[in-house]
Amino acid sequence: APRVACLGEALIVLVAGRPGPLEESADFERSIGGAELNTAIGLVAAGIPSALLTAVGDDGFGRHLVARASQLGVDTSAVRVDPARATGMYVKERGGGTGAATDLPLGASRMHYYRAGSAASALGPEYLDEASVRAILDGVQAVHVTGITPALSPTTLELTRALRSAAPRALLAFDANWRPALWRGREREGADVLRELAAGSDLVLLGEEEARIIVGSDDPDAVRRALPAPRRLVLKHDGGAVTAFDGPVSRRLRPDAVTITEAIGAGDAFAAGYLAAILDDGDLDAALAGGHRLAERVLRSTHDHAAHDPAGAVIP
Ligand code: KDG
Repeated sequence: APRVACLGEALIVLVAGRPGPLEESADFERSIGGAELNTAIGLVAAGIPSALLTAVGDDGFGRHLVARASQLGVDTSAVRVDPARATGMYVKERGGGTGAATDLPLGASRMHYYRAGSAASALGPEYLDEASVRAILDGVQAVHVTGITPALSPTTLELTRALRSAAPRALLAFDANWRPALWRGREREGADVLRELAAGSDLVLLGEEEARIIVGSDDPDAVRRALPAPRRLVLKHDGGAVTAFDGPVSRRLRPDAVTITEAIGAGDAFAAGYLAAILDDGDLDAALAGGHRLAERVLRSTHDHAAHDPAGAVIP
């Protein structure tokens, strides 16, 4: 039975075959992403059985997402198939190409979303009452969600808010995942929503920029003071160091430098490694080490997750 339920939109990802502006990109590799799915994949890789709660369309992309997620060991028994809407998708433009001018440096990338009105954006709180979802939520130790899910639509916002009471005994993990493209024109509301959700969670992960947006400071002690309720708080500094709080105890760890191929998804993997260590009763040091270990694999890959076959090749 799954020990963690990850709730959020799974996305088909089309990764540009080579760096450069999209108008010059003729080839794309199909991959899978979506922050909460990435975390579910990381949790399974870390030995924690996990389930994905989402909706896909009744289309080939949706079938591929479900098949690949289950192949990677993620429980997809509660994924809703919505015959009226499409599976969400995004295109990953990669920086640093030669030729036409690009404003994106090598290693950076840009997401182009094709997800408005998708199957997952139509999910609402009633999804949590479905028998297949209840069967998972009733047994899990933790529920993981990010700030992407409440940004998708008014109903997914209500869905995210309903998680606490739908799984009252589970540890509620919240990764801020501020996505300006999803909050455009309502940034203020987005910041308030993320702060509210963070304050109601047990484990909160956020980056420096996210901390500035949500609580107005990226100073670790100021962030802790602004979010006193969550027992566990993780502040990811620019450049890779992380400050983590467990109640009054705190630690800061700077990982060994890695050469970054492409960074999208590294935060999701960090969340997976961190949460996995906590669920296995690890202390703060074990959680930080676990987070960095999984994140490093994603940093070395052009994909959003770090699922590898036994020979070490990434499974897109
Ligand atoms: O954290 C990585 C995610 O941002 C990526 O997989 C796509 O879920 C995604 C999103 O909404 O940005």
